[in-house]
Amino acid sequence: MRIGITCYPTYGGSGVVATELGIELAALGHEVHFISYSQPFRLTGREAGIFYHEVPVSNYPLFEFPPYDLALASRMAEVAEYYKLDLLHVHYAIPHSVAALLARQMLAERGKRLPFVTTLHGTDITLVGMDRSYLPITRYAIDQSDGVTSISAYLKGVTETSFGVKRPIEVVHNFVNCDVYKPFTDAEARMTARRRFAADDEFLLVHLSNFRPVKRVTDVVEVFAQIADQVPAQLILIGDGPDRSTAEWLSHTLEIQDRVHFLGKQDRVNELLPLADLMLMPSEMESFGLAALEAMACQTPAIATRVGGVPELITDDVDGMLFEIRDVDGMAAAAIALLMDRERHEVMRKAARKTAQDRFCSTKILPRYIEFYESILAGE
Ligand code: GMT
Repeated sequence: MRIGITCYPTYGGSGVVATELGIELAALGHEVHFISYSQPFRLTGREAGIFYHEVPVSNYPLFEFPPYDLALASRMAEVAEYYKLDLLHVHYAIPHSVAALLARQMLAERGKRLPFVTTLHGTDITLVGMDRSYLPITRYAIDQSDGVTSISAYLKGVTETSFGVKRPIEVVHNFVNCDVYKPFTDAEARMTARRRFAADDEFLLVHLSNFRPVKRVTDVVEVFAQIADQVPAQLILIGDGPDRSTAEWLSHTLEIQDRVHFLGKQDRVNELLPLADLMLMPSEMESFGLAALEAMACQTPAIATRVGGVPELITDDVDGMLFEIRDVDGMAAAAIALLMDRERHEVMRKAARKTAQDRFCSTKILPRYIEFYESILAGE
């Protein structure tokens, strides 16, 4: 197949899923065309079978708000025609599904077909889509999509009940490549790599996000402060975003700044996640929690919140632990108890990897997307 993919190319779960999907599809021999305003951050530009088409956005002084959506729709239609795309797959409804709808209509005028699939990722529905100014057009574009997938049963439910969409929604969970996200096989090599952040007798905790308020990064720092008060530990924070400076300020206020390492945005998180003993993901909302899945595949279980689609990924006390939002004390106490119990920690580490492998490995999820594309193309 020749597939066009549009996503937010910056640091965020939907862009990661879209990019990893493109990489996996290309590895299976499909031709993938990314259409966006910049190259998705996990692409190197050297992958065989993957092409990137930048969307130029004109900056004419009259435009206080440059019309990216229109430029995107034009580029989608052009790329689809020039490269004979079979379908478009847009990630994050706003504004991508509206742009895809316009592109489909533009080509239909000329007797050409361009079905499109919309994948809902979370904040496109739970935050942005429920804003009154976006709701009607988001609902319309979802209903007009040739196929709709959501990354969790939770998100499907929210979309159906709060948006009242009529189009059936297929749940296709987030996935991870378990050959790329994997634990170290050599314990000595892991210890050597880990010494960059922690001494051999210290625990290492990790957080990975875009530091938006929904991630509650200050809870990460507070949980860690309690852990570090009881056991020797270090924390690495991967990513960047609006709440980073508040988190930095808090780590100084709590006088743990020497144990907290802000690494900023990192390309190869698969090299960092297996170094950690535990992940902290105390989010206010996660429609799925891709960061926790990536950590689990690396044998790093997560202490997370029981929100959104997270319980579809983590089974409490088996392959991770779940708490109520803001339960800083509960998360800290559980982390300390787990870290002190080597045997239980080891069992949980293995269970986390097993969950990732058995249920969310790209080898299991990719065929679902491909079958979905095929059913849409066959239904035309
Ligand atoms: O979490 C974010 O702020 C980024 C957001 C996105 O759309 O880029 O992530 C969402 O999509 C991810 C991939 O499908 C999910 O794993 C995240 O749980 C989801 N985030 C939220 O629902 C807050």
